[in-house]
Amino acid sequence: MKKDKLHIHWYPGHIAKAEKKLKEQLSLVDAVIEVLDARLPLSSSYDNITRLLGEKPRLILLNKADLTDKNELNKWIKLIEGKSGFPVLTTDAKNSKDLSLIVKKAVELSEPRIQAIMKKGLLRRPARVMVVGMPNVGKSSIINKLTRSSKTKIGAKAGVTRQQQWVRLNPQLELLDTPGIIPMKQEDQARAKRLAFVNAVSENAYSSEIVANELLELLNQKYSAQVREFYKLPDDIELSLENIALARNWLVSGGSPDLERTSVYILRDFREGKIGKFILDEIEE
Ligand SMILES: Nc1nc2c(ncn2[C@@H]2O[C@H](COP(=O)(O)OP(=O)(O)O)[C@@H](O)[C@H]2O)c(=O)[nH]1
Ligand SMILES: [Mg+2]
Repeated sequence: MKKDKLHIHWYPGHIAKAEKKLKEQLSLVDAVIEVLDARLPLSSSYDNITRLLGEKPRLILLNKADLTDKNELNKWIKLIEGKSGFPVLTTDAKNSKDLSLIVKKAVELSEPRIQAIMKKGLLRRPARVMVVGMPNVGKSSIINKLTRSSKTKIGAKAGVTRQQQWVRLNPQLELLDTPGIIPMKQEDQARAKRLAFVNAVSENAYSSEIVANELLELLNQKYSAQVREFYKLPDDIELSLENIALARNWLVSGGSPDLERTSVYILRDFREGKIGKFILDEIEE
């Protein structure tokens, strides 16, 4: 397929296959940990998670909380808890030393099903919990932190985890790492772009320039001062790729702005949290 410069495209066939594999594991697991990107509490969540996961008890993690504004995130926690009826924790799988609350909650949520199994006369077994979420939200990182190991492979782009993998944490808990799944539907391009901002979409699916432009536009609405400060752009100069390139001296030979390089840098700076701590979804949505 030709790379369309203006739109973000992915292959529904791959997603259908990944969804099928998830569903195959459902009967084995007692509960699900749904990992969201805290910068996109809404856009990184599944519209119809029941269709994907049935009625399994669920623990919701807002990961990468270190890249967001804590006060704003607290509002989201309440909202998501209220709407889903499930517990919500914020996590930072990169820097936290102690994520044991996750273990406690996952075991708690699994207990009813284990009790049911024991009532049938079977022996107690470890809770089995599947970790799901969109690509790059930090599923494998969380599992590694919990096991204090590098049992699962992690990386700063979509598609690092290619296969499902069971990891035993302790005698109480086993976790299933899964490849991230993006929404099948891509008509909602505003959302597709938000997912691209946080690297949940493969970089082959879009042009950096278009996506960086959109990111600047969105940041400009809410966090303009921080972006200007980071790129040393005065208030009387329009916030644009071009002006950032000029301010930073990112030029091609001949002296005109290097928009491709500037786009890549802006996306990288945002993803690493260098520009500031942001939440890109709106609570009203
Ligand atoms: N800043 C920050 N980065 C994180 C956090 N969790 C994961 N990452 C990074 O995000 C990238 C994707 O992580 P990975 O665990 O592979 O995500 P997965 O695709 O959901 O399994 C990696 O570069 C991680 O180091 C977090 O809480 N904070
Ligand atoms: Mg992974």
